[in-house]
Order: sequence, then C-alpha cells, then structure tokens
Amino acid sequence: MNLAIVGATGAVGQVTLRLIEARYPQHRNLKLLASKRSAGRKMNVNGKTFVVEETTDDSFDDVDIAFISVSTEASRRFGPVAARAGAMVIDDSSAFRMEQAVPLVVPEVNGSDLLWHDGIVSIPNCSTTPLVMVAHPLRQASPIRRIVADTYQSVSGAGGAAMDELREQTRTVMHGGPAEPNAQPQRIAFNVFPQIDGFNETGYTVEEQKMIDESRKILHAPDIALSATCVRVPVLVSHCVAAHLEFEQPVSAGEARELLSQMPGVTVQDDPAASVYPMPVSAAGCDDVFVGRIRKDASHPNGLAMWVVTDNLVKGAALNALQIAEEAVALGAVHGQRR
Ligand code: A2P
Ligand code: 11C
Repeated sequence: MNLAIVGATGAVGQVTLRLIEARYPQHRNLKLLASKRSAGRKMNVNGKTFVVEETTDDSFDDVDIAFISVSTEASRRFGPVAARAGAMVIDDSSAFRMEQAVPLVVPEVNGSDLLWHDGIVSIPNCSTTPLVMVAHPLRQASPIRRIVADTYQSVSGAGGAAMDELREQTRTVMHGGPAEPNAQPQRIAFNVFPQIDGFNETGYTVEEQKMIDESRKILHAPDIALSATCVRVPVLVSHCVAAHLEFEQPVSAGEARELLSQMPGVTVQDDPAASVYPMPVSAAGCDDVFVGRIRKDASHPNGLAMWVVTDNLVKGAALNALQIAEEAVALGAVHGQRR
C-alpha cells in the first residue's frame, strides 16, 4: 500500500512515523507531505531518507491511504482532493467528523462503521477517544444514561508550537520573566485554563461540544446525556478525563474493573492503597487507554466515577488512525462504497 502522511512534520505526524516504524518496519512506500515551509526537508523512516513535499492537489495520485493531521482548514482543502484521487482518507481534524456520510471511528468500539465509508473516515478528538474506550465496555453491564466528563488536556493537543511555548514560558517564568501567550489563549506555565478552542453561544467551548457530539455518534447513542468541561494543563503529553457515568441499573466498581480489563486497548491501573493510578507521565508514549480510581459515585446510586488517561498523540490520534487503516484492510473496506 502507498501511504501518504499529510502533516508529517507536525506533532501527530511525527508520532505517526514512529508508529509506522514500530508496526511496519519494512514499509517504505511512503509520501511525506506538509506545507510549503517544510518542502525539501529530509526525514528518515525505516532506514530510508524521504524528502518532505509541499501538499498540492496532485499529491495523491497512486496513494492508497492518506493520513491527514493538519489544520481543519487544510483538511477541508485536501481531504476531498485525496478521496477523489482514489485514496482512503483518514482525517484527524474536526472538518468532516459530524457529516452523515463520514464514519467517525475508534476501531475497538465501532470498527464496523468502516464498511460504509465513502472515501473519508474521521478519527475523533483526542479527548473523546479515551472516554468512549471506557464507556463502551461498561455498557455491557447496563445502558448509560448520562456522562459528565472533565478533562485535563496537555499542550500537545494544540500542536508543536504550544509544546515549545510551555517549555519556553516555564524557563522564562522560572527566571522571573514575563509569560506572554502566543500559541494559546492564556499563559500556560504554572497555570491551568478552562478554554480549549472558542466558545459557543451555549457557554460550552467547541472542544466540549465535540466531546458531546462525537461520543454520541461513535457509541450510536444519540440519547445519552453528556456534559464536559475541558481544561488545559501545563503537561506536554497525555490527556486526562475525570469521568462520571450514570447507568440505568447499579454497576459495581468490581464489575466495571472486570469489564474494562477485558477491553482491548484498555489497561486498568487501580490500586489506590499503593498510589497506583494512571498519570500523564506514565501513559506518555504508550498505546493504551489507562483507567483507575474506579469507584461508586457518591452522588448517584447508579453512578461510577473514574480517572482515564491516554497519550493524546498516540491512541488519541496517530495510533487510532493506523488501527483504522489496519481494520479497513482486514474488512476489505479500504475503497469503501466507491467501487
Ligand atoms: P509545516 O511543518 O510545513 O508547517 P502541528 O499540529 O504540530 O502544529 O503540525 C501541523 C502540521 O500541519 C505540520 O506538519 C504542518 O506543516 C502541516 N500543515 C499546516 N498547514 C498546512 C497546509 N496548508 N498544507 C499542508 N500541511 C500543512
Ligand atoms: C486539544 N483536543 O487538545 C484538542 C486538539 O478536533 O482534533 C484536537 C482538536 C481536534 O487542543
């Protein structure tokens, strides 16, 4: 298969290349694409030197699968172009996620939705994926009525420039200097702020509304009541979610631990007496969604509370995209309904 990585120089693109080396060490049929700024830059993947090319309308001839991790604007421009050229597009932006003809896929949850794609498949927002990865197996115990999810999101969700800004601001503040925000709406060093993306007229941010809409679509559960508060924290990699789930019937913490430990891609880390629970520093670089602090929700007889952490660049983005490609190959669905 010929694979194109659009945004190969970005935070997610770099992780995609590392995962390609780990999962397909012989694969060299790659095209590395980015903006004009990076054209000509050389990058080594699987022992071969590739020259990064500017993404243009002609970039996708002979491409079987295009992984796109750029801005929403650039996805809107190049996604349809790549799909028309015959590539299966796996897009990491919010550009197409809520379109009816576009499956929004976490393979462990709704992989069979790949059977009806029409050229473009979206991957969810990196804070939605960990939430549905834990909600899905718990539905075996009882249907979910309501979810309240509060996130603690690392700066890498906002891209490489925001990561540089956290490093730089931290150094500056430590030396008594000012901390002017540039890549983010507020100072991030030694601070947290409850704004990721812009605000809707409802008072929710776009990021919070994505968690609500995307979770319902992936879980095929339009009636689940959902609320989210998304917060940026001064962490480089990994997003955390404090999740409160209300079920139709009571579900015990033990039952939840059992179901979660059987879910592919989920690891239970839950031994509070030994201070064992998931954290960004231990999840960073790992494939799985980690869950701990699983307990009865003191505010509701049918509720459970838990703490969920995942590497937002890995399962939150690059790994999920590669797993979609693998699942599409296994289902014979790379070309979707187009042919
Ligand atoms: P470039 O490095 O050339 O700017 P991040 O999420 O870390 O900010 O990375 C964004 C990625 O999207 C980078 O690889 C960036 O390339 C790429 N990108 C941004 N705008 C475009 C565009 N118009 N066409 C193609 N790639 C783009
Ligand atoms: C963040 N979750 O942490 C966002 C980035 O719709 O894919 C991902 C935005 C998206 O800033």
